[in-house]
Amino acid sequence: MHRPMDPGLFRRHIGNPILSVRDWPYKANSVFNAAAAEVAGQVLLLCRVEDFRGISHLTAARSKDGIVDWEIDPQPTLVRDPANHPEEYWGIEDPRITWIDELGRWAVVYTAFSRGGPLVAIATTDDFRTFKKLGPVMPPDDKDAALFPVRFKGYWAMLHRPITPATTEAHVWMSFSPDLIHWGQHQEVLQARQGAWWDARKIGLCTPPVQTSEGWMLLYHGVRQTASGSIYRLGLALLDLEDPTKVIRRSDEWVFGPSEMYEREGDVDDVVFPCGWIVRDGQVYMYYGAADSSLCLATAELNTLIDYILHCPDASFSE
Ligand code: BMA
Repeated sequence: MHRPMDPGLFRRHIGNPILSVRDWPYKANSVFNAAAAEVAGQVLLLCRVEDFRGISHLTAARSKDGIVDWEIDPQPTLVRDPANHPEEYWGIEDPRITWIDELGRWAVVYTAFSRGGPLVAIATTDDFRTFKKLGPVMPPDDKDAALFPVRFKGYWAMLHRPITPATTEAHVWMSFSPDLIHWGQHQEVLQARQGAWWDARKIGLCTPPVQTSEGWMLLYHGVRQTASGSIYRLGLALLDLEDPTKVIRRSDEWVFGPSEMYEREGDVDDVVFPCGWIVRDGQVYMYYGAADSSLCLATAELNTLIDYILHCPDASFSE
């Protein structure tokens, strides 16, 4: 069955999926949920790869145009290290990459799957070949985290998604740190809506925030629970440039959702899950996991996204 298209802001690449286990140089169950960055003139994807035990690691793939001719590391690039990092006991998942100019390094924020549940961990690198793991920075259950590239009033800022134990609801929070390791000033920034909404009760950050002239552009997922499972769809929000704890705009409607077969059927049906996007010549390249099974690309004009979000309701929120 085919679902109606979303508002048409993003165009799916005709060659989707752009990467899958069929392209992989070693045995794997699935390739999905990749972080993205432009490194030395190439597009680098740090892909989540799940093995046949169900444990995930991360592997780098590089391409000049970010679409075809991927050079994939022949071996896993970043793997769990439970001896030194017990928080990675069941693997590492869903990375998000931010270039930190002040450090001259990339920060990779990822989900470490500990015996106590998923939590947020950070590693840094300057070449995506060797990494320095900073360890866990948030206790479980917490995931879907990304750093801002700059400090605010002297503090690093991170968006993340703790589960509220009393209600099992999930909202996007922001926390601040002087050193990327110790985090505080925790506050809720973007709330899941309630009731019938597409983003009721459970939302989470997708890609790292992108700085635009109008504010920080956020892409987030909303999870709709249905009688036959969950549907993961995407919405946009805009945060204040100076004070990113302030949400200026938020899309009422989802801007992207599963409609193609490769998004509708897989290890987990009806999932689109971007962890990375890059902006090249005004074009946004959004890389997303499809149905927890393959990796896809959709593109949009950055100006179109900005125009769209500026015409969305102000974020003093409608139900
Ligand atoms: C989320 C994350 C993602 C996954 C999605 C759909 O909670 O675990 O890694 O793609 O569920 O299964």
